[in-house]
Amino acid sequence: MLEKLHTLQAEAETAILETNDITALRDLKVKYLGKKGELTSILRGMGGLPAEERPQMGKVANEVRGVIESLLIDRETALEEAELEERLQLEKLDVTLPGISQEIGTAHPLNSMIEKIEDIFIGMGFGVAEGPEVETDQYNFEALNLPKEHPARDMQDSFYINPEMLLRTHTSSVQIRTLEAKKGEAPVRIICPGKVYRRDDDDATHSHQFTQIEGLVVDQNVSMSELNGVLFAFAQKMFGAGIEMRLRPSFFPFTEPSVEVDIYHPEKGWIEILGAGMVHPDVLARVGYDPEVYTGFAFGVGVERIAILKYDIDDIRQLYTNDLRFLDQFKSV
Ligand code: FA5
Repeated sequence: MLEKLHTLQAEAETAILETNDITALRDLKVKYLGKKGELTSILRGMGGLPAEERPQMGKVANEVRGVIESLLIDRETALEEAELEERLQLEKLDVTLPGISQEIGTAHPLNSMIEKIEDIFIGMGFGVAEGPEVETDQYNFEALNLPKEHPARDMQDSFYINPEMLLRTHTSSVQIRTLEAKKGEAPVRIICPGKVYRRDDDDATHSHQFTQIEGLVVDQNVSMSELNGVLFAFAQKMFGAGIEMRLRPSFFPFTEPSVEVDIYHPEKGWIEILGAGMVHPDVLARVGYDPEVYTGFAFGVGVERIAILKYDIDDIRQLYTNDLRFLDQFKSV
């Protein structure tokens, strides 16, 4: 029996040390130490031994159980460690690798410029109005003292959809829509940003589609000097206190007197940014404002021109080509 026990121990040791798999190791535990296992079946034979040999045999059997148990535990620990090590190798994470960066979009410089201009005028008490881009000939021209065949229509070569509808050539059409809606009430103090379209030849400072922000103030005692003051305050807020601005006499059929306003740029020289003037009395009268009581001024700012000056852009067309190398420069603006 003693020999059987030692053979069992030796056999179990070899089997345990050769096992490379935790499940097989658990099977070995059952095989050697389980209720129906080999050690148990040897111990069952103890009944046939003389009484004086039994304690000795019991002691050896317990030692053999102890040895097999500790062999099983050691092997299990070793196999678990090996498995962990293998997993760590496979899932190795190199924290020094550069991350995968995600491109984050930002507002287009033209849109952020519209917002900047809006903020400045809102700060001066203006509200924001809107009007349609597909406009009637009536609102775009007729109501602004530009009857058909008027030579000043040539200043704004147009995209007609049919004889009565066109893509608006300026945001001044919103002046009429706003005054009509106000039905003779004062004060009126609005700006209107939007896209406008002209059959202009594209060059560094002209685009066939561009953005204007119209301004309109109508009330009693509105004067040209207030127009001058509002525009200069705008220029200073946009370009800084030292900016140079000049008003040149001009002509628009819907304002009298009319001016064009230029801003000085050290390299580009004087750049025209807007047209403006005192709202023509006929325009006011046609939409129900008595020109003897009310006066008004209006202006139309070219947003791209402001952006060109503010950000030192050499060509207006860059604002429309969606070249990311160009747009990326405005991420923090
Ligand atoms: C007008 O459009 C008038 N409606 C402005 C106005 C409003 C006058 C209210 C009086 C009262 P003008 O055609 O000059 O005016 O255009 C106004 C501004 O738009 C110009 O000063 C310029 O800054 C810009 N602009 C004109 N044409 C283009 C173009 N093709 N591309 C980019 N900007 C332009």
